[in-house]
Amino acid sequence: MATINFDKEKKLIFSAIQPTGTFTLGNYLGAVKNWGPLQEEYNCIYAVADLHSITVRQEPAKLRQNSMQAYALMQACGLDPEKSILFFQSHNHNHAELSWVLSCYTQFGELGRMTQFKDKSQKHADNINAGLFTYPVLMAADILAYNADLVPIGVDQKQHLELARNIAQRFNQVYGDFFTLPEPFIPRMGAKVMSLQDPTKKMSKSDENPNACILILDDKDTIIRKFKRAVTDSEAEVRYAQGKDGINNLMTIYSIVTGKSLEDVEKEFEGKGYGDFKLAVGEAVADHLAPVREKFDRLMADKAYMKKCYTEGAEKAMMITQRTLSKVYRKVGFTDFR
Ligand code: ATP
Ligand code: LTN
Repeated sequence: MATINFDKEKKLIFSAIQPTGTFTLGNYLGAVKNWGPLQEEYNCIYAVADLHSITVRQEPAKLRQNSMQAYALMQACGLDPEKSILFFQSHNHNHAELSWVLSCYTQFGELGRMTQFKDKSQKHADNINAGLFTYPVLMAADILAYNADLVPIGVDQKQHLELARNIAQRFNQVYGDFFTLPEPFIPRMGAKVMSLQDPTKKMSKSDENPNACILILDDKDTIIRKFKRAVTDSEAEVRYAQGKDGINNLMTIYSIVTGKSLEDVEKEFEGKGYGDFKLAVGEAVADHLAPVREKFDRLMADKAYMKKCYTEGAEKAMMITQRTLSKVYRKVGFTDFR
C-alpha cells in the first residue's frame, strides 16, 4: 500500500496538464519546468488531465500514447514520484464524482462566460458537447478535492481558477467553512512563449504549422532549423523593444534557458546579425532540452517502472480525495454507506 510522505507544515500545490499532444517549449517553460523546484517547498500533486482532454474528440490510441508521454515528461522535467504525487486523473474516480456535486453549485450563466468555452466552441462548432461546457467544474473538483492552497497555471487558466474559488465560496456559505480557497500561482518569467511563425500568438501544441512550435522531444537539428525560420522584423538589431515581437520572444526564450538577463543578451549579440542570434538560441534550447529527452527515452523504455509510479500515485491521490468526498456527501445530505 502506498504511503504519503507529505509535511503537514507545508502548503499544498495541485496542477494538471492535458495530454492533447506532445508538450511544446511553451508548456515546458511556462508550466512544467517550474513545477520541479516547487517540490522542495511545497507538497505537490500533479495529474495528467486525461478526463479533460476528451472534451475535444481524441483518437483513442493517440490519447493513450500522449497520456503516457505526458506522464513520462513530467518526471523527465524534474518531478520526482517519491516527493510528489503524480497520477492520471481518470485513475481517481473521486474527481468525476466531486465534479457532479459541484456542478449543482455552479450556475449556467457562469459557465457561459468562460472565454475558453467560447473559443473552443467556435473552434469545434460541430461538437459543442456538455463536457466542454462543464470543463471548469471538473477543474474545480480537481483542485478542491485536495484542498489545494496554490495552483500553478498559465494566465489563460486564471478565469477557471476564479470560478473554482467562487464555487468553493458558495459551498462554504451553505455548509460552513470547508473548502480551501485556492490561489493562482503564475510564474514571472516565461509566462508566455509565443509562436515562432506568428509572435503575436502564443505557442500552442495544436498549431497546424509545425514550424510554429518547438516540441520538447524535437531533435537538435529540428530545433535549430525551426529557430532559423522564426519570423522576426526587418531590423538587424538584437534589442528588446516594442514592435519587435519575434525578437522579444527569442530573447525571452534565450534568457530563460541560459539564465542571462535581457540586457546581457543584448550585449552578447551587439553588432551581430539575426542569423547568429537564431543559431545561438536554437543551440541553447537544444542543449537545455537534451537531458529531458534522454530521461524521457529511458522512462518510456521502462513500462514496469512507469506503471508502478502511476498506480501508486493514483492510490495516494485517492486516499486524500476519498476523505474530502465522504465529507461532502455527508454535508449535502446523502445517506451513510458504511
Ligand atoms: P492546446 O493547443 O491544446 O490548447 P496548449 O499548448 O495551449 O494546448 P495547455 O494544455 O492548454 O497547452 O496548457 C498546459 C499548460 O501550459 C498551462 O499551464 C498553460 O498555461 C501552459 N502554456 C501553454 N502554452 C503556453 C505558452 N505558449 N507559454 C507559456 N505557457 C504556456
Ligand atoms: N485546464 C488546464 C488543465 C487542468 C488543470 C486542472 C490545471 C485540468 N485540471 C487543475 C490546474 C488545476 C489546462 O488546460 N491547462
